[in-house]
Amino acid sequence: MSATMEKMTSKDYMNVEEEHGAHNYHPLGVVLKRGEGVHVWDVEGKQYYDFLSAYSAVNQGHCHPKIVGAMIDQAKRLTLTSRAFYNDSLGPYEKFVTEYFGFDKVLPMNTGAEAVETAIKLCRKWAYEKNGIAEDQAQIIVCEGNFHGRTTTIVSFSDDPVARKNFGPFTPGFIRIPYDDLDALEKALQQKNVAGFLVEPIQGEAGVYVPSEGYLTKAKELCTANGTLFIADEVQTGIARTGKLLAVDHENVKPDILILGKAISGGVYPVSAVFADNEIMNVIKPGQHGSTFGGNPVAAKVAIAALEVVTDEKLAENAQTLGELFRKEMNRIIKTSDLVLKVRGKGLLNAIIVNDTEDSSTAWDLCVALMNNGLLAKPTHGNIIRFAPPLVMTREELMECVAIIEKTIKEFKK
Ligand code: IF1
Repeated sequence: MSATMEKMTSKDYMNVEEEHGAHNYHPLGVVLKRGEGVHVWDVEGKQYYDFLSAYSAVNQGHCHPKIVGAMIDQAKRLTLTSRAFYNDSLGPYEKFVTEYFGFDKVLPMNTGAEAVETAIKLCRKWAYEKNGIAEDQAQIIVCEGNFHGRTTTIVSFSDDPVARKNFGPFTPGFIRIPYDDLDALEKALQQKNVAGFLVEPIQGEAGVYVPSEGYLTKAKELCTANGTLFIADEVQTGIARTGKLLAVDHENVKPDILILGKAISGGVYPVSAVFADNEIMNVIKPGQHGSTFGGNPVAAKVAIAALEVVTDEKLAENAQTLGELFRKEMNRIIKTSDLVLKVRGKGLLNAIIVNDTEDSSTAWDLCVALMNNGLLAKPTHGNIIRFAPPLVMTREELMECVAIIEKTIKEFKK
């Protein structure tokens, strides 16, 4: 680090990003330098509670020693072979992770969007080769308010104008229906050439929409009855975030295709994965899909360590218990203030609805006030603030965060 870099302030770092980086984000005004467990520190040394967890990628807490240790050990030995050759990490990882989630096979990728793209290709190929749908005619049902990543094909079926504007032409082959609407799903399944139904078990970016009890069960039944694949995107809801290992586990639903990302690596390294049983996964033959880094040795070792932490530290159980406490406390606070209308969520994936219009700056201003009081969170859409701390949080730490939120709401002036 050069001498000038040593003395840089937060403002200096923001300015250098402004000048040299694409403006594809609008971050909150904080520059982070260190993370450990549920805490992060800015360049001036101020400590914060992290209530976003990098959008549920850091479920195991920042810089978990077991996960970072696994990365360092492997990185010193062998980082990348490509899939042109075998290595001594991938097979053992594939065995571990397919047994961990209960599927015959895994197709390893790197980012969530790549895994979603992989699932779309797998579903289409299965439909053509195993389910009698005419080539290039497959349709995949998706939901309004979906967020599955930012590639051109994925934004092709988004209904967010900001995600789509001037990124066309778009990929065809998608039918959009309302979320949590079984009649709409049943009707759409009657259309020709429907190969799959891609759904988030809880819609994260849309504002933590938890569907009705039984929605996932019935949706899977309707898909199965129609010979359509039920594809669960658990990139954000998976890995213990909602109080179970997977959000679909709340209803004991097994997806035909499961998509994971983010916290499968504890936020230490980009790792994603697509799971399916042999009847589906075996339609992929050598040379038909892959990526340079997919399933690399470092990713393999990091993911094993990250998943062992989930089990060893009982993160799902902790998320379930602390989530119930958090929503109870937030409902108590909501009764004392007209600033917040509602809290909703499952486990430690929650959101509050701020009492103002979508286009108001109130949710953002409240997040700035929370930041000044030592807690970092960010609005998802307009007037909705997502609260998603690392799952390693203790009850005492959660209550401290509740106190910060309560104090901030009480002091807040629109
Ligand atoms: C950003 C949102 C959350 C996801 C689901 C696939 C992906 C994501 C359900 C793609 C990614 C991230 C993207 C990240 C912010 C965050 C996000 F605000 F963008 F929408 F969590 F809600 N499926 N979500 O939530 O995974 O390619 O990013 O690894 O774009 O800044 P990815």
